[in-house]
Amino acid sequence: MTLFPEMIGQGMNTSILGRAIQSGAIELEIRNIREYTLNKHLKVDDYPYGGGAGMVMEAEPVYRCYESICSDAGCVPRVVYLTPQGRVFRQEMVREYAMEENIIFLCGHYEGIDERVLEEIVTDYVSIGDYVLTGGELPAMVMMDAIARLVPGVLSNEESADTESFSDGLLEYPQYTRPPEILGRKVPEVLLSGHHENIRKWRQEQSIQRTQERRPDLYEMWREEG
Ligand code: 6GU
Repeated sequence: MTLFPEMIGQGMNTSILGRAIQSGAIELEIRNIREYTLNKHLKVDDYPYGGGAGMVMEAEPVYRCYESICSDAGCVPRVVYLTPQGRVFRQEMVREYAMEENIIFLCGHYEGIDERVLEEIVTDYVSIGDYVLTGGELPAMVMMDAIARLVPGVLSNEESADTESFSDGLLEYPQYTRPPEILGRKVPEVLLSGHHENIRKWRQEQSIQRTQERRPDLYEMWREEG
């Protein structure tokens, strides 16, 4: 649910996600909240009660859009409202959302949405990090990307999702391709050895070392989980 459907359409119809939509592995339906207004000027926002800067999105078109989606879907999906006031999005949440059949992403703009419709329909408040964006569209696309890649049929075997960063709580090990030497730097010897057990161990050590250096917060969590 968005006031900027072209933004979502452009962002989601390319690359891996575009292919996944084409193949039917995932479905994306973009609803323009403006199409659910009842006034002839298609107005979707108004001044905030109590005064202050900016405009607030009205409850009515948001609620009518939501009702239309539920009616068409024949179910009552979770509604994720993208807001910096939400729970910060993490890979554990990605895994949980990937099990849902349907999810509605509600994208706000301006100074936000009338609280009453949020109380009525929102099940999950989610932020993508501690910084402020102009609207919920980019965060919704970030979430859809992260979730879709865990849906069966979205990634090919080569793109597969199980040996990368965060799958076991560590960052990914470094990668190399040909040539064996460039910029005065050689590919680590072990990767050329063909010794699969040594390669596996080296990569595991690199993951641990890299996580400790670059993300001490994740490293502590990994250590605590054993
Ligand atoms: Cl979900 N929305 C907005 N507007 N800003 C954000 C955000 C969401 N997450 C981080 N910053």
